[in-house]
Amino acid sequence: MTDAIRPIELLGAAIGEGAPDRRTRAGPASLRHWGLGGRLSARGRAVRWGAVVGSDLALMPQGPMAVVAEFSQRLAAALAESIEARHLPVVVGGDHSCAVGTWSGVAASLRRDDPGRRLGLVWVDAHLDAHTPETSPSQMPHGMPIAALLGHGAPALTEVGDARPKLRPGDLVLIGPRSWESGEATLLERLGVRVMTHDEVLRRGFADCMHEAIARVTTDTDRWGLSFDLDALDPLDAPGTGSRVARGLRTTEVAAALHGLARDPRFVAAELVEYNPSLDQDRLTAEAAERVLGAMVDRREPGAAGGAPGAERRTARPVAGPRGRP
Ligand SMILES: [Mn+2]
Repeated sequence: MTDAIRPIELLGAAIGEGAPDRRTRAGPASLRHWGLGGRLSARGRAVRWGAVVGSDLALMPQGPMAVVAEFSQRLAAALAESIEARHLPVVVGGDHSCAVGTWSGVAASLRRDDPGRRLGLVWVDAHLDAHTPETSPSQMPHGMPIAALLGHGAPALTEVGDARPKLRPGDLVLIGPRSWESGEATLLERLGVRVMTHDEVLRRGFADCMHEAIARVTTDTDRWGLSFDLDALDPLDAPGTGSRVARGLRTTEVAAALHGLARDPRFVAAELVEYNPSLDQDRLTAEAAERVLGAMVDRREPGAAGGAPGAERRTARPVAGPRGRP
């Protein structure tokens, strides 16, 4: 299979119940109405919207974990179906709890023919998202997907698809964290997961970190993907996110480093999450989302990279912060 024949299938992950601010549930519909699909199609690939998987609000009386668990099963099925149809699935969230469904579905698809096949994952985020119910002060599932994918935490999240861990610690790299609690940091340290904090990115540059991350997640794995939380970006560039944290990565530097990575035939899926349209300012965050995703899936040579007109000159009004996420 060559990369040229993989059209992008945008899959909506309409869920907000995994987070304290549930308004990211409207993220996929908002980006769709804004015209994300048409804008991405300028990057040299066919683009279509596939399923929009929505959380079942009738489950809320049972708590957020029940909502996320049931949602994850359906999102995982949508991912496996998309990959088997030879699409390049791009999940648009939604709070980051959707990552459990996204990458469980990708792992299921990979393992269908050979249970030994391995998934590599680069995770760009302001947070570690590696809590378990034992360490999480808030108990919110969007702070738990990394732990769950590594096989730690609530069975409702770790056993989506099957009971095996979906990732090995050495096949995962986090880039950009700048807000975390000790319990989740301890778990990742114990497991030996490579975490490039925001301070490390400031020292080395995002491109250098990304280069190392890709080298790691493509070593001894069969396919790899990228999960991008918009809160990794500076709120000046992306004010409309679920859990805003002061400072952060700048969109221009990130987009340049991500350019064309989906041309790698081993690149299996991407995910962009935590778009909160209620907190966006003049669609600045929607433009940032398009620039990040567009860079990833761009099939043109780097010199042809466009991006949203004027996006590099626009920044948000100053926002209150830091607002860490317990
Ligand atoms: Mn996250």
